[in-house]
Parts: sequence; C-alpha cells; structure tokens
Amino acid sequence: MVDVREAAKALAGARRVVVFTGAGISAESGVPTFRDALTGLWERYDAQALATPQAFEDDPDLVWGWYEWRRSLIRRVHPNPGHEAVAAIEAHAPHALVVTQNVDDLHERAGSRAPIHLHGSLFTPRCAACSRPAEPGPGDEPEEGRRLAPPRCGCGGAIRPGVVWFGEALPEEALEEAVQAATDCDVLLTVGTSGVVYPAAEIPKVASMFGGTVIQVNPQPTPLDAVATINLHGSAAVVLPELVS
Ligand code: BV8
Ligand code: ZN
Repeated sequence: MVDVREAAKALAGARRVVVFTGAGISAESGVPTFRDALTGLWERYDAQALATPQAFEDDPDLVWGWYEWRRSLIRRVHPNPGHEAVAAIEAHAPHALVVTQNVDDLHERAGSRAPIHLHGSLFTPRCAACSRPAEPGPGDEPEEGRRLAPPRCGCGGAIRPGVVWFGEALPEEALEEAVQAATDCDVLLTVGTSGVVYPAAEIPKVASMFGGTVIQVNPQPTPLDAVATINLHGSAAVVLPELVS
C-alpha cells in the first residue's frame, strides 16, 4: 500500500511526533470501544448517560460497579502490537508524545513512558467530596452489570473514578501540553478515535492547522478523514507495526 510506505517515511523522518489515540487502539486487546463499551448486562445503558457526574450522584453503586467492571477487564487483558508499535515510535523519534483519550493503562504497559491522559484514568480514583486521591481497590471482579457501593473517604465522601465525565473540564495542564505538542509537531498519528468528543477531537485539527502531517489509522471513516493528510483504513494492531518495521 503506497500510503503505508508514505506514512512510514513521514514518521521515520519526523523530529517531533504526536501519537493521539482513542478506544480503537485497545479494541484488539479485547477492550470494547467506548461506543460499544456497554456489552452484556450493561447494554441497556447509554455510555454517554453513565459517564456523567449526574449518573454517579443518582446511582453511585451502578456507576462505580461499571467502572470497577471495566478496570477488572483491563487488568485481565494485555497491550496489543498497536500499543507496542506506539512505544517503538516513541523510542525512535527525537521528540515524541502520546496523547490518549483512553482511561486504560495499556500504553504504559507496552512501554510508553508518560502518556498524557486527556480523560483521566481508571487507576487514579479520588474522593468525590475532597478530591483526595484514593488507592485503587483489590478489584473484586464485579461481573458485568453488578452494582458495587463505592468505598468511602476518611472525610465521608464517596470515592469516584479518576476519569473526566461528560460535562467536566479536562485537566488543564494535560490539555495545554497536548495542544502545544500538536502545534509544534511534524507528524501527528491519530489512531482509533471516532473524533466526535470535544475538546480532544480538536488536537488533530491543531496539528493540521500548524502544518503538521496528519496520519489517521482507523478501519472506518471518521470526521478526521477531512483533516488527515494520509488515511490508512485498517486496524491498529495490523497497520501500526507496518509503520515502524
Ligand atoms: C467538556 C472518560 C466543558 C470516561 C470520556 C463542543 C465543545 C466542547 C464540549 C462539547 C462540545 N460539544 C459537546 C460537548 C460536550 C462533550 C462532547 O464532546 N460530547 C460529544 C459526545 C459531542 N464534551 C465534554 O463533555 C468534555 N468536557 O467539554 O467540558 C467544561 C469546560 C469547563 C468547565 C466545565 C465543563 C468531556 C469529554 C470527556 C468525556 N469522557 N471518557 C469514560 O471512559 O467512561 S470520553 C469517551 O469518548 C472515551 O473516553 C473516549 O475518549 C471518547 C471518544 O471515544 P473514542 O476513543 O473515539 O472511541 P469510540 O468508541 O468513539 O471510537 C472508537 C474508534 O475506534 C471508532 O472510530 C472505530 O472505528 C475505531 N476502531 C475500532 N476498532 C479499531 C479501531 N481503530 C483502530 N483499530 C481497531 N482495531
Ligand atoms: Zn474525602
């Protein structure tokens, strides 16, 4: 595929690289993407409705149970060749930054040094009242759809997942660092995101606006097709290793 060769050449010659990832990069590890994160007993819920402060306030046991189920799933799966190729890109490029929308730790487990988590992480719970960080629990594995009462903080507040819910602001310094890197980069590789959630979806557009080459890897078309210089229609675990071989 001429585009894969062109993309591999652009990456190999880039001094400053940003790798921007979404749920699709973890799909081949067995993690349902966000748009179909609700499998089994959860499928009667809408992720967008569950991933909100309101849902946690209305029914903390349901929301905490969903996140603990997702965390227990992440602990059982492994990084895939897509995550490993991203770590190889980071090792090769003089300056590389991974910016992920994912709340799993698969980039870290594949060797990425310090990925930026724009939407937080399943592994950094905190108190909903005083924001004190809490230890992730032993992960008693709630089967799908089982409610689980969130642990309590010393102040009496409920422990909540350390993720950014819809309607919540992204961590300021993380977003600033990601936007700055997109402004400066030679190449931005966007992998496995539907490009519909803001403000994260702005990142590839910033790279393109400031003259960076945008390479998209996704089996489906997305709104980012219009922004990408090169569109590779394929899956992360198959295409990414071809970009670094
Ligand atoms: C905010 C954490 C304001 C939780 C998530 C305009 C401007 C600003 C905001 C808005 C706006 N319009 C609307 C909004 C509000 C909202 C928003 O964007 N809504 C959307 C739905 C329209 N944004 C927000 O609420 C954000 N906050 O704006 O705050 C504010 C400001 C100041 C003060 C107070 C408030 C917060 C957004 C963050 C929400 N949290 N996650 C959790 O995980 O439970 S977002 C959630 O969706 C995921 O984390 C993920 O990050 C995100 C996007 O999903 P994707 O990663 O793209 O995954 P998806 O399933 O959609 O797509 C998968 C893709 O992979 C597909 O394209 C598929 O084809 C592809 N794929 C599949 N298999 C493979 C593959 N690709 C490669 N290989 C494969 N094998
Ligand atoms: Zn507290």
